[in-house]
Amino acid sequence: MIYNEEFETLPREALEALQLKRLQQVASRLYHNVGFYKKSFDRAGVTPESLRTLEDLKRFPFTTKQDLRDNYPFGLFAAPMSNVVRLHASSGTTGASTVVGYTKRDIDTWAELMGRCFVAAGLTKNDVIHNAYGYGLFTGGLGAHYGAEKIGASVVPMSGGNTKRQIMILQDFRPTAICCTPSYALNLAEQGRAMGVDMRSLALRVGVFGAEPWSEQMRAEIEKAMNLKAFNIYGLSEIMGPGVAMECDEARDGMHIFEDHFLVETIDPETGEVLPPGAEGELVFTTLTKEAFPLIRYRTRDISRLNPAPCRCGRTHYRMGRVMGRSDDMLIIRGVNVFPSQIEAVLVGIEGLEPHYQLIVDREGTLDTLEVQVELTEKQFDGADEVKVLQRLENQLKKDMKDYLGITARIKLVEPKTIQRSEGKASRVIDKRKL
Ligand code: DLL
Repeated sequence: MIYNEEFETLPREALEALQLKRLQQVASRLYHNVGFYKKSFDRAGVTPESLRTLEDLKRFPFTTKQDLRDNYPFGLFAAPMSNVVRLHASSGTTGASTVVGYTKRDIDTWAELMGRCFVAAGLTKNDVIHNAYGYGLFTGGLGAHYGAEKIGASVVPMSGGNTKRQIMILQDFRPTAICCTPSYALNLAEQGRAMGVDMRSLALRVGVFGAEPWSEQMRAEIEKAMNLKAFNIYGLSEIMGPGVAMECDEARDGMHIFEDHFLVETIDPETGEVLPPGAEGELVFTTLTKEAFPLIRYRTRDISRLNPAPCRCGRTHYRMGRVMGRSDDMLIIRGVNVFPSQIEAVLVGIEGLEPHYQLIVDREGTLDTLEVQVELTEKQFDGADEVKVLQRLENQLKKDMKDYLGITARIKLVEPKTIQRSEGKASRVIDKRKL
């Protein structure tokens, strides 16, 4: 199902013409209204008139997280505060938060795009959506909320945390869909089981999960635990919040980026050079319709790849692959680059281990070391008096990590329920090198 048939299936040529027109408008507005952009365009020797084709965007400077910080809190807003009706902020994993603003029209656009996401997952006004993304400065809760209302669904505004209560509501209200981070979905499933609730026989049929990297293996795990169809949704506060890209029910193979509102590029994170569609690189977004907080060529640090192939759902918008991780989360273990989500994919596949894990990175002399702490299942733990059995599991994980990822890690199997559970975004990596 498609929410906005006209715009989501625009033939490529018409889509690109629309993008160019919108790009010219936003560049001009920024150049004339935001001091930062006037300076940065001037420095690069470009003006809004330099944009004759979409290709010309390559000559424009990037905007970075640092630029947002330097202009904290409202320095990059392109609309007067009197027209701003909402503020959100992302705490980020590193450094000060960044603040984003929305006009009334921005909120309407966002609601429509989140509405498109829910419809892409097969939801309608007949669904009851349990929204366990955090409400507050985080964009997840309110973003999903407005989208759910937009399509006329009934929304249960749970927010994150209060896990036992969430389980009760899931039983009593019998929502047909749930939204939260994938790590919180696992937490919910586990707590439910501990409370003696059969999490497979709730009314849930769809899950809309995002806000953190996860793997196909994790998807299978969640689907099994909750008996639902899990979808991947992508977004970031700076660009809008959730609803920048979403998987479709027909293919569930990559997330369609709503290209009538966002122009996407992939670049080589080292050189800044634009890569052809299909190549793995850092995603860079330009917002085409935002009023309060438009951004030109914003570097996300997210590593993914674009898929320009037509999709059987009929949408013409390019798809992005799973985000492997952020370039600043990438671990370099003895020269080998690896993302936490790749380690997750390996350990979730091993019988006897739980999908609850933590990675401890440290340095011995000049060498980086990695310790993978992962929980044993209850069953495995109960029968674990035999050292041999544990040794075998440990060796298997070690071998798989070496075979699949080429990295050598220390493995520490820990008791069930000892790794901290997430209520929002999970923190998987403890980097002792920075302490
Ligand atoms: O996480 C917005 C969001 C809320 C997206 C709910 C989806 C669902 P931020 O807190 O600004 O915004 O964090 C954005 O989270 O740059 C990615 O690194 C990561 N991220 C978001 N969605 C995904 C995903 C929200 N599906 C940052 N897969 C982004 C992997 C994701 N990483």
